[in-house]
Amino acid sequence: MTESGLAQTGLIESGPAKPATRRLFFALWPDDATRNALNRTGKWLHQHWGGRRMRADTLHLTLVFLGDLPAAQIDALLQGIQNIPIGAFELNLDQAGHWPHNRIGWLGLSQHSQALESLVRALRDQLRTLDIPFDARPHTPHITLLRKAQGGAALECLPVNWAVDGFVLVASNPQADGAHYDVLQTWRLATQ
Ligand code: 2AM
Repeated sequence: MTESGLAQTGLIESGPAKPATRRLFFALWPDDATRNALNRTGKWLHQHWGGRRMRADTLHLTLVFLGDLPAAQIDALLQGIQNIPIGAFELNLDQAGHWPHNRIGWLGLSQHSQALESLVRALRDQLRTLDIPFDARPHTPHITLLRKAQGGAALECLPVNWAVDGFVLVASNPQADGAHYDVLQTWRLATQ
């Protein structure tokens, strides 16, 4: 019997071995009230700019995108990120925008956030120390609300205030209805 015939009988396993990597990123992960507010903004933006809304359970703000990391390195990552010297802070998400090049409709900040920038820098510094690669392009803070959106005229939006008191490491699992995310670990930021 051929190998494919054997595979059909279940006598041997078919298909390539699953790669032992996970697609990872650090993110701000909203509490329920912030998630609901972001989701409402997504509904509103969708009425204007169309496209596909992100599912409420996936809404987040990416801090650092790592991409595929060998599973064997995840423990070192979980243990290595510590003592991030940034206290809890607030984000005022007050600007809706659309990027024609990737057709993303997003919510972001009209004012630069020093605390957010410091958090991203601290994470990048620790990742370098751990020798874990990441996407080192300039960070553009945004929450993706729509994909494949047509965009349109600039819009005034109701701001969403987000009290940030921690961040998470997320693993992304691509599926037919879009990516599903597993939060692997949460780190708390010091509150006064
Ligand atoms: P996006 O929503 O603007 O696509 C998981 O893919 C998260 O990581 C998303 O928030 C995504 O941003 C972000 N991200 C940042 N850099 C990425 C990259 N090079 N490839 C895929 N996702 C990236």
